[in-house]
Amino acid sequence: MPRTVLEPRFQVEYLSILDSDGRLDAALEPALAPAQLQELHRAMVLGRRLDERMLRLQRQGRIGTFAPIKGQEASQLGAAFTLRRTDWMVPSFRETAAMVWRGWPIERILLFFAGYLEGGQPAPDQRDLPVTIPVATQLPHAVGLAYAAQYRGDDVVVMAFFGDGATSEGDFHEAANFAGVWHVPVVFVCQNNQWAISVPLKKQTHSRTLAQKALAYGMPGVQVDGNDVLAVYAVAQEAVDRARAGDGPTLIECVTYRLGVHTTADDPTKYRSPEEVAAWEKKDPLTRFAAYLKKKGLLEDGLEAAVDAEIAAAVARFEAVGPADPLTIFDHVYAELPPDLKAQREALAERLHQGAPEPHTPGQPSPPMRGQRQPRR
Ligand SMILES: Cc1ncc(C[n+]2csc(CCOP(=O)(O)OP(=O)(O)O)c2C)c(N)n1
Ligand SMILES: [Mg+2]
Repeated sequence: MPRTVLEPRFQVEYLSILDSDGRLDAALEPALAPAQLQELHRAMVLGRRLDERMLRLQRQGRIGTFAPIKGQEASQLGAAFTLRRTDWMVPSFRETAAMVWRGWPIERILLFFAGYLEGGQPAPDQRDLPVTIPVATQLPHAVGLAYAAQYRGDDVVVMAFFGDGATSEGDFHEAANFAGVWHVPVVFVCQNNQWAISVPLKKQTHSRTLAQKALAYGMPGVQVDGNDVLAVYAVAQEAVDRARAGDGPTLIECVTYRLGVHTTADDPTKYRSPEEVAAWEKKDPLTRFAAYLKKKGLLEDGLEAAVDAEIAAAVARFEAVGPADPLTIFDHVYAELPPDLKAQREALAERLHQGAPEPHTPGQPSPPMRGQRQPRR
């Protein structure tokens, strides 16, 4: 039966500038000044070293569960680097490097993962939303922020981060739909790290790319080598410029890999092979960017030591904070506590008043509550 073609065939573009050996496609090299390249590199090294330090802090019981970023430094920082202070960043739960870049003090991030309320509070002048644990729920918030900016005539862009797994959530599709309909200044940055805990990408979607999901919502979708910081930067800059000019939203799919555990409560050897991990280790975003900088004579001596000292000072500040008040877990969800939670709050307050258990102090493993299982050593 003859049909009419309504639309031309859509295309999804892919960009890579720096290959895994640090070889450059010179025609595509972004115009970044040497100082900017070094700044970007420092942020990536800081992200990696902080991640490693946090893993040790967690294993020692000094912070709680967190989601490491190892392997995703280029995706996060290449994108966040394009934002102005006055733009909004909306993270998921795996954007530690981007958060530090945006000005979150490291000790505040550590406080968050040690269960302190104030750890999740951005500074009053900071245009960042806090960490979001529920998958994809931050995306409608991001579109709401962008809608508000558009309504008020603010010259700001909103950048929202999420994972491949988040694209299966209704919140992603609702956010993308309204972003398209309202034509708001939002940049969706999907870090496709190939896994949603133990669920591989092929079980997440039958689409050839995640970027193409943008097309259904009437916005451009582009795929980028997420381990190539120059390519991520270039694509993100284009999207941010477009949003700021009033030309609407973009979806960027960063093809990357989570080199470590999903969270510190996960054991990835149960669901993926060492060969797969080894293949991605060869594509490490830090190695290739360092090779590129070395060729340019821009690699800084003593960078790792300087970054480690900054982290150590932040850890010391974190551990100097007094114990958290366990009762804060009841605050800020309900304006008025429902009766069952009110009863629980009173019961806990009574137990704390009796002197046991002690509130958790950073630097010491938390004492188990009655009835709580001891962590496995
Ligand atoms: C609404 C919701 N469902 C389930 C979970 C449990 N959960 C936490 S992370 C995660 C997988 C997320 O995968 P992806 O979006 O790819 O992000 P990644 O963890 O790989 O960065 C799941 C299912 C959750 N936090 N929120
Ligand atoms: Mg994922």
